[in-house]
Amino acid sequence: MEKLLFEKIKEYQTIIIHRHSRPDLDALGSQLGLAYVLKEAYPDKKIYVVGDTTKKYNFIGSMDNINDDEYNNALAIICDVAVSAMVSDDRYKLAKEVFVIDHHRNASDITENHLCNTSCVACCEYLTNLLLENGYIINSEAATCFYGGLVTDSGRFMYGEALANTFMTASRLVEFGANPKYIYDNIYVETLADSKMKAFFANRYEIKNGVAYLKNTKEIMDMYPDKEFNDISRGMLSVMSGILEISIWCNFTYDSNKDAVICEFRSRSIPIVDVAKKYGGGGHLLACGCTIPDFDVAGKIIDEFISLINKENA
Ligand SMILES: [Mn+2]
Repeated sequence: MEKLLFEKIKEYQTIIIHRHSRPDLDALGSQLGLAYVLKEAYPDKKIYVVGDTTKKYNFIGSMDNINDDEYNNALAIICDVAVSAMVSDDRYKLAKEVFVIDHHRNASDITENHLCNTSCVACCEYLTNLLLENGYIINSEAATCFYGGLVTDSGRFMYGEALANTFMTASRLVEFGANPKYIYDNIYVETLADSKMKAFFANRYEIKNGVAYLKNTKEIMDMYPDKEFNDISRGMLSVMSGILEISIWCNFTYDSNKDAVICEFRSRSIPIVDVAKKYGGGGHLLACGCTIPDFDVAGKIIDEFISLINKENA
């Protein structure tokens, strides 16, 4: 499949790179990094990146606005996602051929051309290795993009099945000119308003038997009209993490687009993914989520987590 991908990359004159919607830095980093590498390798080809953007990560690069007819005879490559519902800009369906490059434990409903390496903590790690093994040059712009995905998807080099490989990849990226300081300056500095918002949520969460939880109702969400959904759903998890008395923490956030409650769960050491799966979601052992109809179900989930902690302490 790898060989086929690079044959197709050589063959096509137009290559359009997609990734998942509501992008994180791994999605954007893999998409933009791949584009930088291909632009350098093939200056005569048309290489585009498309999709929704998020203010938080604008520093890493911008998207192209392209017409539908660019997809005629184009190759589409989708990074960091294998599920059609999560791809940003579904015009990839207009492309002549589609490839998926991912690291999540999902089958793909998009294409059989599905390259996946779940031992990589980030899609950026997988792509770095794929490109190097196939003789491509990773320039400094691409290296910085890939480094960004590596840092964030690994939880600042904390998680991952093959951490030694992750460090090795990071080392090579720095060798190729990645600028870690540029990434850190952008991901660690926050505005005063954001800092105050965190303080607000930090004062709101409740704790029951080692489980911390936030219930972000419509009224709460309406207090922050300028914020994107993930700024709260994922962004506010951190106010509950790294606290001795909290073993498992949950963020329940009302999504008015879906009229449902999006749940994010994190655990310091007790595996929790089976609870997420029970409610129709999934993810990683210690970091996972699901979607539930309303906040009543949240109470049941909290009770399940409490019993997991009780079992652990028994
Ligand atoms: Mn990823």
